[in-house]
Amino acid sequence: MKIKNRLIYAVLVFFLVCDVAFVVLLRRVSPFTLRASSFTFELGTEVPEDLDTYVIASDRVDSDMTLDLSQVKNKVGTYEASVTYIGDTETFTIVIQDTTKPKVTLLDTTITVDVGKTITPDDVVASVDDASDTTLYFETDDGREEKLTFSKAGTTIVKVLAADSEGNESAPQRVRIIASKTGASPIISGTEDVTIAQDSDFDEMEGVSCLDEEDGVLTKKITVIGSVDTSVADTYTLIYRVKDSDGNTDVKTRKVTVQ
Ligand SMILES: [Ca+2]
Ligand SMILES: [Ca+2]
Repeated sequence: MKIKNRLIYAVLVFFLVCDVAFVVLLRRVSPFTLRASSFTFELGTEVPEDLDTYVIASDRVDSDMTLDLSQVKNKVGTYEASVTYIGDTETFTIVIQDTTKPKVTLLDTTITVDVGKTITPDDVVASVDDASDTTLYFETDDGREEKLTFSKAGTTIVKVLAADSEGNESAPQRVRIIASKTGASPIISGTEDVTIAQDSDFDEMEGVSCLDEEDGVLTKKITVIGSVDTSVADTYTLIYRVKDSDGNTDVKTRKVTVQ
């Protein structure tokens, strides 16, 4: 019986030692572990607010932990965050980055502009989708431009792209720009056919004038092709031409009969 008692005593002591060791171990080992010291998220996505994303802990510990994300802002940067469990606080960093290229939606693939007009990318772009601030550019053979002027009528292919504040760029998109003349055409008047007597004086500009809605009087801009020899009876053809500041023209043909 003595041996049996000793055995029981030894077993009890063993369990007691194990218990004490377990308690000491529990006190030394942190009740939770951070999954990483830094977590990175893309700007525009939601930063997770659940503990499981950041720590490994038992459900019992988990329910008594608090997560502090109050420093984290909705912009690119590195922020401090922390978890606390009964006075034990561990900090970690949250990095917000923007690696996403902006997305450009065009108003149309073909845009018509007035000759002489200056346009900016906003004139051809409907929207830019990005979580950061963006800048729009035209990409031309001469480099990047924030505006373009089309001084001649015709069609030009330009590329438009957006760059965000983090240096990400959208794929350039092609836009066909058709520059066309605008406004009213000038009108030459006083060029009706006429019959004059041989050897009389004839001034091809007498009674002829030109008016343009935008430019006003353009009579002095009229050029005349052809001439009339009043000494020779014949029928002559004069062509009157004029061009306004928009490049619109008027042409009149006049027959002058000398008899
Ligand atoms: Ca972006
Ligand atoms: Ca005009």
